[in-house]
Amino acid sequence: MKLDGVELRRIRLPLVAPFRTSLGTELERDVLLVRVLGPDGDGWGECVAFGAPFYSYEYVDGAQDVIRRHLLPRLFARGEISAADVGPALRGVRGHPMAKGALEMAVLDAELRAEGTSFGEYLGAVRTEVDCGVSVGIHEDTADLLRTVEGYLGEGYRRIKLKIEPGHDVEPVRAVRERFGDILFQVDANAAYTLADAHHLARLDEFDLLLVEQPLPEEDIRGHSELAQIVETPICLDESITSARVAEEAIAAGACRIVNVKAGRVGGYLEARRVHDLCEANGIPVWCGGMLETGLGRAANVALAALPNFTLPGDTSASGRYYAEDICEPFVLRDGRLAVPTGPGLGVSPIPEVLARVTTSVETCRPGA
Ligand code: NPQ
Ligand code: MG
Repeated sequence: MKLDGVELRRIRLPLVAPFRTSLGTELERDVLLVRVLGPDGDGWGECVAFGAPFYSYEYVDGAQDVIRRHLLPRLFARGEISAADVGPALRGVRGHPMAKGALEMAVLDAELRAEGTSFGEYLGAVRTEVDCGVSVGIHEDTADLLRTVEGYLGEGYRRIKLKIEPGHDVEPVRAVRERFGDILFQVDANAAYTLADAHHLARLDEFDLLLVEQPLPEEDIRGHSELAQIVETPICLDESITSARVAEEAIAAGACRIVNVKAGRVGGYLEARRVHDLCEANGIPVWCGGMLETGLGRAANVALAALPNFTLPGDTSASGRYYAEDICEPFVLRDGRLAVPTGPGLGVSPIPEVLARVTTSVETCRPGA
């Protein structure tokens, strides 16, 4: 397709409850949406960067800036492009995977909508619905935490992930395990520990966790390999896995036995599929991470999570886990699962009135402008 223009739209959605991790607390989501305008219709992308650079160095104002100044000029210069050309066209810009991934997602959506193929079909989905887990923020009060977890289990979530940090780890994990018994249960540290904490983290071994996610800093592949010698709970990497190539290195180094796949973190759904394929070839199970996406990103994630090596429940929660009102038809949990959309492209679209109400700014970029 040849791009007629690209709309960069910022929206603001309040969260149903504050979300606290070792990185900080979020009260609302400031999201950059990308709409590519093509001759055969539009396509939507969602940038998963947060408002501030706490999860990775990307943040939403920076992503919008690099898209406007550096990425779109390269795409426009290509003339005719397909989704598979987006990565190669943007290779000259270092980093910024979330910004690049949002553009690729939008071009892919436009292409698939025009030809009547769903994201799931295109990516290679083998399931019509996916098992869902939920990510639970850090709670100061244990009784409060147990009430939150009880509520999610009541809604049907098939796996609980608890955010941990030094000072909020062994005791809340013990409390959840004792109270709820034999549930699928895992933890996520968002890089809050160091190797000096290895023996402390080994105290989690008695709780039969599915995995401990990203205990050490993003760059510390070797540290995770060393930690894996001391801790029996399988280590899963999130922040560290920035590409299929890095996944290959981490697996070879023995740094992880499980991988969290997030398309934005690796530069888009095409690279995410390559991470999936690489892990599958190495006998490493994967699951789909979450970045508090709106219905657009959620739709793409659910399609991705339907690939064969996504054998663990993902952070693909229902819209209502985060938002009282989503911008698309909400994803609703049915028996602990979400249905993979079957319509063309993402299979969901923003509801114009809702989109207008939550929009804080819109800019349109055009070739040659
Ligand atoms: C993760 N997501 O797997 C993330 C990243 C994340 C669903 O757990 C405030 C501070 C909000 C840090 C939301 C889930 C955040 C945050 C998501 C990190 O690591
Ligand atoms: Mg994580």
